[in-house]
Amino acid sequence: MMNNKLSGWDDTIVALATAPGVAAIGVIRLSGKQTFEIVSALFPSKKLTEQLSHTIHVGLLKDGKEVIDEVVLSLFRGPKSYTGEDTIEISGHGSPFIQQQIINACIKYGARLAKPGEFTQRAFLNGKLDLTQAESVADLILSNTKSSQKTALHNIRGGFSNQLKEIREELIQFASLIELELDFATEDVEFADRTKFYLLINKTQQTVNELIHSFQLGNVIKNGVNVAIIGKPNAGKSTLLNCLLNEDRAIVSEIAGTTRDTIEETININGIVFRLIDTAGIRSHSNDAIENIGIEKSIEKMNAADLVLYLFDANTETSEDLNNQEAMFKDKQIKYIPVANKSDILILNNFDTENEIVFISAKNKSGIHELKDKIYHLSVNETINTDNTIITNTRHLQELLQIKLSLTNIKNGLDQNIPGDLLAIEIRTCLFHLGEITGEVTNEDKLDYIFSKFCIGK
Ligand SMILES: Nc1nc2c(ncn2[C@@H]2O[C@H](COP(=O)(O)OP(=O)(O)OP(=O)(O)O)[C@@H](O)[C@H]2O)c(=O)[nH]1
Ligand SMILES: [Mg+2]
Repeated sequence: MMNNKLSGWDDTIVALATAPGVAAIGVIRLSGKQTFEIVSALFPSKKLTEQLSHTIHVGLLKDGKEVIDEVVLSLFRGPKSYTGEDTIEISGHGSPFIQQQIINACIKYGARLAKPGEFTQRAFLNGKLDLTQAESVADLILSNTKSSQKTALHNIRGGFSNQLKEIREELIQFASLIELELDFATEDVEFADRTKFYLLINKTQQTVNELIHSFQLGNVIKNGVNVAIIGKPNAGKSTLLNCLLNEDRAIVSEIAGTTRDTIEETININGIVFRLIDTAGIRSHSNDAIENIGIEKSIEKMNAADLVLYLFDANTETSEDLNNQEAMFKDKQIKYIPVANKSDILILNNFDTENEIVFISAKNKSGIHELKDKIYHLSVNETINTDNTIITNTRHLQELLQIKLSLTNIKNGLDQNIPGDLLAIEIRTCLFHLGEITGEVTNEDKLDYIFSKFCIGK
């Protein structure tokens, strides 16, 4: 078990668990040793310390003679609670003024205000969750699509941790056998079967590589995809944005140089969030200072985007223009889709078929389905199966890359028949990084950093 210093868990914490603002109800949560005492002091109608866990109680919450609110209390005695400690949830009326009074009263009787993520941090320190599960709690709260919700839930239920646990246990077994050999160094024995170990490392490498690979998709699921609409003035970029959003969001006009500032809006395609960025049309000669700033911004957005829609007027763009543009995207390693607009008035199509152009009419909303399909498939290049573990956390990715490196070292070591003590060190390094992910090995600063990204009350 972790030491006291890590959690400082002799104290009792309190925070508003529901969103701040006016609502039907607001829930205030307390966790820690004195939870029952503190709430008892405010709830004279029943002796809470004598009540069973997992029961609810209605009554007046009072500070001395002063009634604060009529509330419902939900009692959870540790370890059967979210944090593993004694916990009470006070459901009061949803007025921020009342909530503040309740929190102040709890503080007056001995609680202290919780830091962001501190309830979940305690759950982790009390062994209710491992670190990956705790981090998934934050992901679940922030999830805004079906796929991000499912990925987070899979990991909260321990999908990722179980996979890591399995690897860890197998490696520990080998590490101990190899370390045992060292005790018999003079007798030249081999307890750890090297062939079996080699197979295990192969299998582990495969799992680790799959997890690393899943990050690309995980990142898309968690953070969405930035799609910049880039093109010359009047190509129809703002018309396309409006068409994809199904609303008149951006100003459209026949005057070249209408859009000055970038406009960002999100759409959801098959459960993935795409942030569409309409930009100022790019041209080389403009005497308008503001338009020039806009153009600079367009180029910035183009460079930073995950995907660029290069939109052009199919009636005026020459093949040469298009080829030059494509060469530039390729040169800069920018992922792009050439999109030919205004196909409703196109008379002759003389573009090279190799370009894989999507022909649309933003004005008449034709070809949009095909375009959305292409946007999706270029960003999500595999089927999302949320039953598999999908890594969404950069911290996990960094550790997995270390594990990958360490597995390669172990394999090279086996190939070169290195002595057992060196092999054991390499296995321990690998175990260290595995432990860093699940939180078996970690330090106070790192924990504080991870949990500080949570919201208060969770
Ligand atoms: N015929 C036809 N006209 C279109 C189509 N899409 C856009 N337009 C027209 O083209 C003109 C320019 O459209 P915008 O959407 O403002 O073009 P833009 O690329 O945003 O232009 P800037 O903001 O100036 O860079 C408008 O008059 C639109 O009505 C289309 O699919 N077909
Ligand atoms: Mg525009």
